[in-house]
Amino acid sequence: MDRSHEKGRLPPGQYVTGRLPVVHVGMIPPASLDGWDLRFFGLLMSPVTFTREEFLALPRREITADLHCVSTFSCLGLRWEGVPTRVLLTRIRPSPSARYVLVHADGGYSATLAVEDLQREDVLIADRLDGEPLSPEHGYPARLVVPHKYSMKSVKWVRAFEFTEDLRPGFWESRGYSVNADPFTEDRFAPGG
Ligand SMILES: Nc1nc2c(c(=O)[nH]1)N[C@H]1C(S)=C(S)[C@@H](COP(=O)(O)O)O[C@H]1N2
Ligand SMILES: [Mo]
Repeated sequence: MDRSHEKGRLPPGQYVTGRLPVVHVGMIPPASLDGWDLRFFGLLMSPVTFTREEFLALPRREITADLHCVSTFSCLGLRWEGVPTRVLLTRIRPSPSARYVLVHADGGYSATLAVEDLQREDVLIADRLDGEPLSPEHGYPARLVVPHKYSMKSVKWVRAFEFTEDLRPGFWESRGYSVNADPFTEDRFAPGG
């Protein structure tokens, strides 16, 4: 296995930007906690919907991670705080047939991940960034943070996780971008896409 990337923190083809840009398609959904919930559905033994209060009562952790956009900027050393998806998986218990997760956002954006991506302990549903509550442009009330993937997988304004057996392409995956999206192998585009 090629471990050359462990020598360098910056994935190939990326440049470092000092400030985290704001990147998304469409408009920032209106920031409201009215009726906000977080839903886990599809191929699960225990599907569940968390209210805001229930979400805030879940075990939390803080991580420091780099963000790598497929458009080639990287922002290093972001401090995220939130609920690890790994903790949630023990509660919602994906069925053995569940292989993929389609992550849904307010506003219609979505992204596809493999279930095992959510097992990593540094994957968070974050509601704080660098010691402050998340701002609306960065995903308030909550966003997914998947440090080991291009940041198109770090879905802002996240509202639901849908567990499926077959791959269901999200916003960028249906436009030719990679499901795997590993920055360190520059896996930007789907094969043949
Ligand atoms: N809901 C939503 N989340 C999204 C996107 C989007 O268009 N909509 N864009 C993704 C992309 S491509 C990037 S690079 C990051 C940017 O995060 P930032 O705006 O906090 O820097 O958000 C990701 N999450
Ligand atoms: Mo991006």
